[in-house]
Amino acid sequence: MKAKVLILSFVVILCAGALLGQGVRSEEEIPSLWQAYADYFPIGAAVRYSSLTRHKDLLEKHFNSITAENEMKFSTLQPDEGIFAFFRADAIVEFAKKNNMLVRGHTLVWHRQYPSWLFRDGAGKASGELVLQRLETHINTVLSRYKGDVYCWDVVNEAVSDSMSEYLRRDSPWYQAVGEDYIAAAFHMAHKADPDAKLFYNDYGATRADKMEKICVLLEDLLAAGVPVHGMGMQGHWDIFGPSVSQIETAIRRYAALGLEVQITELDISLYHWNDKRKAITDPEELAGRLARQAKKYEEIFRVFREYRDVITGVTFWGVADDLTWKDQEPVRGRKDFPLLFDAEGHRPKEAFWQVVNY
Ligand code: HXH
Repeated sequence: MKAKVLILSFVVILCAGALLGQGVRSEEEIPSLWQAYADYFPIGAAVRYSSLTRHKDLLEKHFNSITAENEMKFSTLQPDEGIFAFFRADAIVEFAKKNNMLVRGHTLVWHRQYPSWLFRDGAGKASGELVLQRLETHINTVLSRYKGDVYCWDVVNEAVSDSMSEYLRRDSPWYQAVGEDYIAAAFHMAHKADPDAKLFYNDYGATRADKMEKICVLLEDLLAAGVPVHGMGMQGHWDIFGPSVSQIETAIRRYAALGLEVQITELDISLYHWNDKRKAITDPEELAGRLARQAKKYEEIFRVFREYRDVITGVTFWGVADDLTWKDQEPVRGRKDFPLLFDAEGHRPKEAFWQVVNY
């Protein structure tokens, strides 16, 4: 009799425990994101120096590739001519090596985040020749430092124009100093500096038909001229309203048809339409609805990514968790956004996470 009571109370305790535990998953029950995709492609995250401590656990468990959000940009690496500042970039590379992660290099040539000396010569403008010379020094110094550690580079970022009446961005200081040859020159320099590195052209709006055509013209011309381009980086700064999954699929096929590998290099899915400049969502119901929509969007796009695993060689999120995202400042300064897979409070997996890992 005593034994029966004992067993019964034991069962009651177990049931209560199970009920209480519902909805709260222990860390061991959360699958690893990169392991869930081990048969598909590496899963990466862009980090700031501070993420290495703040997001240490998430990075170590869920990601097998890493990118510097800012620490490998021109202005960070060479703020003054001949003065290289590698400390933070080195720390990111060391973290990656310690944790067996790949490193994607971002980015060598861009019309933003460059140091002002780069396009100046004394009081005047630097000649195209001088700018190319400086670029070569930069590329040689950076790529030789990270040879064998950084396996691919976004050599040129965002060179194609958004304007209907323009092919390449003419407001780029690179274009203004050198003309359109700066693109081919950068790829040649990078290939010479590290023949083993995979070299990417990287851009946003890469699913939009008009911009996609221009990007393809650029890539076809480069390839026809024997320029060492190996991959197309589709940034993937998308939102819950678009682009559609079929637009994304069309773009992946189009770039792959050029014979290039494709990476999704800067993935995040904003809760706001890209053109929506209103203040933050305050209604909890609306927020919940948008997060549910985001989860569905993530589910759909990862289904497409898995389908194209033969051409997709990497998917990198532009951040780790919602507590540290560039979307809080862009396009509206100080507006909270929630574009990633882990939440801002406890770094807990969001609904979107479960949609991505449970396929
Ligand atoms: C990326 N640019 C960069 O590649 C990355 O280095 C940076 O850390 C964050 C995002 C995306 C971007 C591009 C243009 C832009 C805003 C963000 O502004 C426009 C968007 C659409 C049309 C015109 C400008």
